[in-house]
Amino acid sequence: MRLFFSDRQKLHQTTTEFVMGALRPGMDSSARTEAIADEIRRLDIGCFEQPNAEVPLSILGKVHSRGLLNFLETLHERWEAAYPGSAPFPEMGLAPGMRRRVTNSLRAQLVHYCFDTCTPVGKGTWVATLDSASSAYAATQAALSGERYSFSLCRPPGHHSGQDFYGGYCFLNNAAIAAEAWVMQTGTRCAIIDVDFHHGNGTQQIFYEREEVFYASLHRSPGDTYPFFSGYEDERGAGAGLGENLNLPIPAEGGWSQFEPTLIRALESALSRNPSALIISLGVDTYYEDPVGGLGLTIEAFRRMGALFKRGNLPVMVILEGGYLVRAVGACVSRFLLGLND
Ligand code: SP5
Ligand code: ZN
Repeated sequence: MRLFFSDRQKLHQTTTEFVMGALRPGMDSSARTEAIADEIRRLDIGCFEQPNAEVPLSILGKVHSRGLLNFLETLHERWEAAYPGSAPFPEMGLAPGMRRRVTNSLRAQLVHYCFDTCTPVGKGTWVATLDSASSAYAATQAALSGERYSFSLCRPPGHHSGQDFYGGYCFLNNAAIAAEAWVMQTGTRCAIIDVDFHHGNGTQQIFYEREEVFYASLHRSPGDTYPFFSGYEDERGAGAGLGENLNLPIPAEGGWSQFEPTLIRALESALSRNPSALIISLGVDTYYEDPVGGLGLTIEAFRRMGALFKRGNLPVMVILEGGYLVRAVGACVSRFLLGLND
């Protein structure tokens, strides 16, 4: 199993997020990825490699708009120059009748591109984001060279970011980048299975009308959970992608006994499309004590979950998404990888 993680990813410092009228410490801290890396080293699962190539612009530009890429690259510098000492959070949402467009105002551009107030941007954010995407791209290159399994310790995460928007602690969609690279470089299909507690609204949106990438997501029902406005069962894809999007919301904290049959359903659906690789959006915020999520899963459940992805005999690229209980994330992720690699 090959493991990818870049030193520069820690340059993304999440100072604060703004929730329910209060500024709180950002939940996506670099302590998460340090804890995961430490536990993987302690268990001797493997050595982390720095990604040896930057994700090519040809792939970034297929997944995201030039507008979003340029905005993210320049946001910190432009915001600091215009509003020193404040933080770039959108100040409104778009209501029906308003036209979603890019105006000359930086504050309005932020409303256009960013959909929540949980996703802080600082000095090192863009460099860290590019390297996180490069860690995902390295997984595709490893799979192309015949490696069966890989793990990309991506932070910032990616699955809430779409073609032309960001949010949910995510900037560039790492799993989508790995999938796009696979499709472009092999000319074959792949499937993304997203087991994060939250619906991956960005990944869904990027591939919604495309047939080459099947997307299945298990997540807490969005009716009462972030991101609220996507992740419902009747979102099945459109156009050429009709039938290639599968949402499996989980209504309650049913634990592994509820998660397992749902995951088997997602996996069987994915395999029925004859993909040549699987990409896993691995969020461990389904762990029962997670401070943001929590779906009743224990550490043992993650080992069983990893083992399920051996079905299909395909290359599997594991991409990190969420998981916020710093003292448990290392155990959750490493058990998943041990289950996969057994
Ligand atoms: C990648 C990822 O997992 N992003 C998740 C972003 C969720 N942000 C929502 C923050 C709201 C926190 N509410 C805490 C509820 C405690 N039960
Ligand atoms: Zn999540």
